[in-house]
Amino acid sequence: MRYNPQLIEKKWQRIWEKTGIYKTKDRVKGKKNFFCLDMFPYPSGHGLHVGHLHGYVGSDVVSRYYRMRGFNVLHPMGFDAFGLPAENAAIKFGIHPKVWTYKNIKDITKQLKSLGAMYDWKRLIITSEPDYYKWTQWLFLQLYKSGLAYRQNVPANWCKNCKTILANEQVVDGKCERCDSRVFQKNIEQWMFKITSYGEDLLSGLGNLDWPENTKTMQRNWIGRSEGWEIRFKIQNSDLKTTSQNSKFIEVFTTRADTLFGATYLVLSPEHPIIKNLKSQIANLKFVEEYIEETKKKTERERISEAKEKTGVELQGIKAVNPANGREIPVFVADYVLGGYGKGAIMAVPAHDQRDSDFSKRHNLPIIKVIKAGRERFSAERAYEGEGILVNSGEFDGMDSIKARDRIGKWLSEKGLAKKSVYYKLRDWTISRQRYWGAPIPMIYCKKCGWQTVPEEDLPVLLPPLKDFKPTEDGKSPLARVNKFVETACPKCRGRAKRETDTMDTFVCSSWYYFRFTDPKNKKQFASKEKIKIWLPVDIYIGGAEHTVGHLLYSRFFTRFLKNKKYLSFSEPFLRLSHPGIILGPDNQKMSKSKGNVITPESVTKKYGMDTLRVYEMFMGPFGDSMPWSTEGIEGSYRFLKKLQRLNSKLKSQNSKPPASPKLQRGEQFKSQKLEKLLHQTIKKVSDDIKNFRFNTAISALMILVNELQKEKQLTVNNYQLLLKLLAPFAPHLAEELWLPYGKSVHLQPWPKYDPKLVREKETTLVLQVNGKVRDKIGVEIGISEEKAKKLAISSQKIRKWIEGKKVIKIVFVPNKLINIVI
Ligand code: ANZ
Ligand code: ZN
Repeated sequence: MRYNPQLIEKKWQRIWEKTGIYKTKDRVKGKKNFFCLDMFPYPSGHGLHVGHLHGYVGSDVVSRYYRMRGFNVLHPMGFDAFGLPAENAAIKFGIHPKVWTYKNIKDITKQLKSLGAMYDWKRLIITSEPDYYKWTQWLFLQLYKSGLAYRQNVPANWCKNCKTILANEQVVDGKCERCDSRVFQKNIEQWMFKITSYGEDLLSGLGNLDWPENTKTMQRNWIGRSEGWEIRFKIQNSDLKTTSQNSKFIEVFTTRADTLFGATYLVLSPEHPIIKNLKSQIANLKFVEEYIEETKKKTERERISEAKEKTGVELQGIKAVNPANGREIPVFVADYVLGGYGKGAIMAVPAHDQRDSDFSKRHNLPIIKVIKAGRERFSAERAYEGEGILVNSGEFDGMDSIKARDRIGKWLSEKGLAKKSVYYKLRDWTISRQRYWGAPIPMIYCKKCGWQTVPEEDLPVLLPPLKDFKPTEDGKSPLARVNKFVETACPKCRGRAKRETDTMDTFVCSSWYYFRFTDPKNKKQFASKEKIKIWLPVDIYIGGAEHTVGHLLYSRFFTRFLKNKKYLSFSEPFLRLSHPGIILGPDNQKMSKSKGNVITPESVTKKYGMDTLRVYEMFMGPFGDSMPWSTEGIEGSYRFLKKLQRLNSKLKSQNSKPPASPKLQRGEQFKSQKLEKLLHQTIKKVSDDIKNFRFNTAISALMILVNELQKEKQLTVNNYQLLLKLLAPFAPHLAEELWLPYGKSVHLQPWPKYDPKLVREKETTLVLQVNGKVRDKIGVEIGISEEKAKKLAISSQKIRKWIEGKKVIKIVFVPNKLINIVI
């Protein structure tokens, strides 16, 4: 029989669906639960290409493996369906976002089903469905009631030309994606989540996670914990009666208190409130105000860019005093200092901070070197930012800089001029979107009573149908135009009130969905405590590294919050994480429609079938690497599966009957010792490799095994069945088809076990040394005892020559490797 994937794949997908073999029960007697989760897809208009499938095939292999190993595996699928692209496409093509989204969901579902994955489709989640976003809104309310959701004036991207707020994704190189004009920062009131209150905890929790190191480092840097000192600089002549207490000092945050003697000026951020208080004393006020106005055009990223010109203006008439040496120093306002970090002001040390150095050169400011480098060389161009010995620092001269940080800090704190403090780079999360296609924020504003929560029993606040969904000129959500939606009664005084018209960032929807998978139909709760306990935390999470400081951090935040509220008892949602690599086009470029290098699964499966595509996706290279698509590679995987089919023919022609027990009976069934060993080694290798996401080497082991089995004169049914089981996670359709004569589904079979004794390579080479010099090498059995090894060593001819007549002081034994005789 020829290998005909088109015939068998559709057939088995139908049968699996009908028999429901992938439906997951919450509990199965005697089995442990295991949750293997994919980052669920965004229903984009282009459908999935082979790159998207990479992760989905990987997670399916893992899920199938654990299932055969006897776990009760949950492997669900859903759609992250709200979001900006739907709206953009809608605006571009004039299709309603909902219509567009649900059409894409339909198309992608079809693609995903053709994958033959063991998804439990009964647990499908779509975040734009009211019975889902009801709980997104519920989560918002819980956060609000706990003081973790609040409103604040924050800068947003504003395009003057389009007269609209833009999402960060729509700002490209500081310009509006649509009209290419410059984007400005405009302050508007937005809803925020106080993720910063979990900053320390999010940081310390990282240590225990089995995540890629790189990903953890990125989260660490994003949270950005900095320990340092807040130091007070007195403002000269500001003890006038008219000056209030808080404009007598400028406070700065520094991580390098050791450089205090080198602080030759201060810099305030343009947002610093003290500037207003000092107005009457600033001689060049008009100039300063103009500068401040100008900085509003820049985004934060532009302001802190290394390459950027360090502009700024001195506050003339204002001087501060360096508390270390009593020197009078000037005060500047400059946009490289940010209002939202630390104290919004810095002490500038041009000798040891590059930004300050750039600035000081531009403005001709004095540079005092206070740290002398050890062995590292100074460069005339750059500031020396490293550690060293203090100079020009009074009584602290000669002290090590690391030690000096604390000493100088304490010295000042005794005078009430400093205090130790910690700051984080992490900012609170702005979740308001002035957009139609999202979950409405469940808040009501009453002129009399202020902000009121929508009562929980009134959830969900339904997204009203809306014909004209385009963003408006005033930067308000399109929902603001729907009077029926906006006008409502105040939950408190029953008077006339207005609904919030912003919708939530889609990351709110997508950062709690794994809870819902455990209990997707629950009408009373986002998920019951019991179901959460049964299934979570997620055992293995597979998805893109691009979500490292967004989704993956938000999810950890929500989980901590829900734990605090006693809905669950763990802090980390994802115990293990793996990022699939990016699959590039055959031209080694990122796949994109405009480049015409997109490979769709359909174009591959039409000729080769899905199993070949699956095997190739897993075989093409290490799972986490980015690599180009290769047509030849596909051919190789196809040939491999065809070979398997031929083994079946071989077996049939041998006319052997299936044995009573498919169990491996070692010794009898195997003609060749060598083959038996290879079989057991392959079982071990494939098992270990799947566990460690080394799918490519698992497949090459299978390929070797298939070649060997093909060479055998007599292929036994046992060996053949064993092979099919190992193949099942990778090529589930073919494995199932070939298993047909042996009864119930191959996917319900137990994973084969190996005999550890057979797996071991039996021999190893023991290196024999005398006083550390190699004198002989002997072959011994693996695991040889120390006593036996010593005996063998001493009786070696070559060794005897060296030790005869000498006194042996000791014999060092390194198991399976080495004996060293010290004389
Ligand atoms: C003096 C100094 C001397 C500094 C020196 C560095 C090196 P982290 O927390 O690691 O990013 N800084 C403080 N607040 C700032 C703000 N609002 N905008 C811009 N820069 C700010 O670094 C903390 C350092 O960043 C602080 O230590 C301060 O410069 C600067 F040789 O103070 B340092
Ligand atoms: Zn009211």
